Amino acid sequence: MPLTDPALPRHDWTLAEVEALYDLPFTELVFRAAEVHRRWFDPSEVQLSRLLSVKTGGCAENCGYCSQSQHFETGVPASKLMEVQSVIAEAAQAKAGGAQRFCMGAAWRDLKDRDLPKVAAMISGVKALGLETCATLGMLQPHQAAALKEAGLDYYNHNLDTGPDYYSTVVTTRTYQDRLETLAAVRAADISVCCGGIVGMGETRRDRAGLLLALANLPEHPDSLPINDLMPIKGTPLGDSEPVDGLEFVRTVAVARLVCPKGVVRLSAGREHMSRELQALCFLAGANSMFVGGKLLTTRNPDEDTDAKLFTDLGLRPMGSGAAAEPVAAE
Ligand code: SAM
Ligand code: DTB
Ligand code: SF4
Repeated sequence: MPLTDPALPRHDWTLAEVEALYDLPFTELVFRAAEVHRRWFDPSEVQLSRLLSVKTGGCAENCGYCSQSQHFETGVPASKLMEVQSVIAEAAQAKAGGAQRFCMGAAWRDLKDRDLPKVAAMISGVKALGLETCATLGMLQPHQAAALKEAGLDYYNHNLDTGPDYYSTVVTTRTYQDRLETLAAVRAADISVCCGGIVGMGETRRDRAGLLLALANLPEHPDSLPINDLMPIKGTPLGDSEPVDGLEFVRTVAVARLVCPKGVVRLSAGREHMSRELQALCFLAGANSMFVGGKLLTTRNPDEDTDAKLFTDLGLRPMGSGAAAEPVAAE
């Protein structure tokens, strides 16, 4: 390990270093991550995002985890791109429910220019409500990224999903390099990058370290780093995957915090099947963002009441809410 300050961002990580972090005793790893977390963030604050699938199903890609690929029989029907006003109405509800950022997802391999005006109108409309905007629409060309920025897009989500060596086991219709090129186009358009991956797809710890290494050695670290626990989808090649051990998931969150110290690490898909205690460990290990509302794109997320109680019991509050930290009252 280098003798430099561990809270300072680096871009020259090696796989051996990332694996060595994973291999630390659990409590030591979580302690180090919690220390780094406190250097850049208030650990009681959690950023809240709400997802909406604005175009569901029928996707040309064959991502082995996804309910929306046309290659698998998952029972998710394909639908057309939503109307702009319906999206804005959903965003207004999300805001009323406490969301700070509204993320619009489309089951597309890539954005088509013909859909750009409608998507741009969605982004502008959501932005006008005072919400941060995020979109995840598949691969982007540089001119499309520039147009989305112009419309008011704050974040673009495009995940590397897993380590480069495991990638082709999960998806064959695109390459890791394709993903990196879209990320570069997003950065070049001055849109904040949301990029992370999925744990629990049958990958090894080395593959998980490979994902975090790829994220850490990007020219700039992702601003937002989602760690998804696989939501197994019947009918997909990964529908019967063995769930990853909870402590290994927490280790992944902690290592993400250590290799991208200033990134907002999102405890993403999979909270629905996590205990409150496991989620608490993730927040201790440096997670400081999550999706709210009862639905992700096509799968379940904890409902608002459940999360409100979790926040009260853990003494957490929405990021930037300005409220002072209050001690949690004992019952
Ligand atoms: N089509 C676009 C794309 O692939 O970039 C955007 C939508 S896609 C559903 C966004 C991300 O959601 C994927 O990259 C993956 O990381 C995550 N995801 C999709 N299905 C998932 C599942 N069943 N469990 C966990 N994460 C999932
Ligand atoms: C991300 O990393 N996770 C979100 C968001 N980016 C788009 C998606 C999770 C999807 C979970 C499966 C589903 O609901 O279909
Ligand atoms: Fe399509 Fe995205 Fe699902 Fe892959 S993850 S099949 S690109 S919607």
